[in-house]
Amino acid sequence: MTTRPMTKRPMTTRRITLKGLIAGGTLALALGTASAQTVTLRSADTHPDGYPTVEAVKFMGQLIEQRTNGRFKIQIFAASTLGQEKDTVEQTRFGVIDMNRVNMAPLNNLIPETNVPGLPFVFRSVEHMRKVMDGPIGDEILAAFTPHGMVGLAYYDSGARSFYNSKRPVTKVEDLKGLKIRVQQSDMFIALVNALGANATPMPFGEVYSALQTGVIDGAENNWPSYESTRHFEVAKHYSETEHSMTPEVLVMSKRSWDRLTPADQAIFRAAAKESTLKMRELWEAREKTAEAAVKAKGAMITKVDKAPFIAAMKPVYDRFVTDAKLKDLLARIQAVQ
Ligand code: GTR
Repeated sequence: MTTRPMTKRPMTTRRITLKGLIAGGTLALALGTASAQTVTLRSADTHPDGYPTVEAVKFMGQLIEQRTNGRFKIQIFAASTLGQEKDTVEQTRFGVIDMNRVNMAPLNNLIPETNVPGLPFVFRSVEHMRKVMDGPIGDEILAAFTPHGMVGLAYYDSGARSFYNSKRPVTKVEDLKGLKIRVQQSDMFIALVNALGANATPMPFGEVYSALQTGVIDGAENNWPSYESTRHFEVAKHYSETEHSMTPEVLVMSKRSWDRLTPADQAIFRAAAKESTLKMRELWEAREKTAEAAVKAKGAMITKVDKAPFIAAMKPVYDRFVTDAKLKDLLARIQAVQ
């Protein structure tokens, strides 16, 4: 986090970070209603400007700015400018980054509960996923972040992830056999891909295009908007609608930054985050459609699959990642949501 030195500039124009305030010993001043000082929070995202996740956090920032009379601003560092997701998660935990929008997958190894909503085929539909994540189960999973130095603020849709590759159309499980498939840095995703007979290769998102291009990997898996925005369709044109995981996106705040907010400001942040989920859904639904149309127009070859054999192959993943009574109960409650 860049700490701006305290200067003699007028307080109204000074933009400082939470950490800087602490260092300067002026946090109370900044948080006091009479002060016009602005605290700028740094928020990371792997996606570029304009992507629905980035726009949702921008929207949240506007709400916060209005509702705190400009005492807080969110500055978004899009397009992985603060690093790849796994690294930014560490930086967030240690308060170097204030906020972070990431997928749940890079949190899987750290927070066991996050595996459950990412499990293959756990959600029957987008509606099922939203009902679970919007309700008490979603809140319970967010609460599991706190002991790990992060406060979970909101979920964002991520559609469904499907496989794509440069070699051949995949219509059945056997077609994946032996393909080197990039996955996010999550043991659960490694197990998912290996259970299908492919070879999982964990790799940061930003390295996937060139790895596909040079043949280091044969394929990857993602939703329509990511397949399109990364231009992976140019180098891996066989996209198979397996829709094997709906692992949601999540917006987190560093617990260190969170603890420096007053309870009243925390309430403003929480409410704005929840409202940004709805905004994101509008943007997401539109983006899914335009992304799907764009990749088709640009030559991606789309195949439908019979999901039943893919679902059947996933038992070892459930057995390995839903281990203790707590996770089993969480899974059963997710499945029971109608
Ligand atoms: C995207 C997701 C990113 C990142 C990426 C990946 O769908 O929005 O946060 O997780 O997938 O595959 O690394």
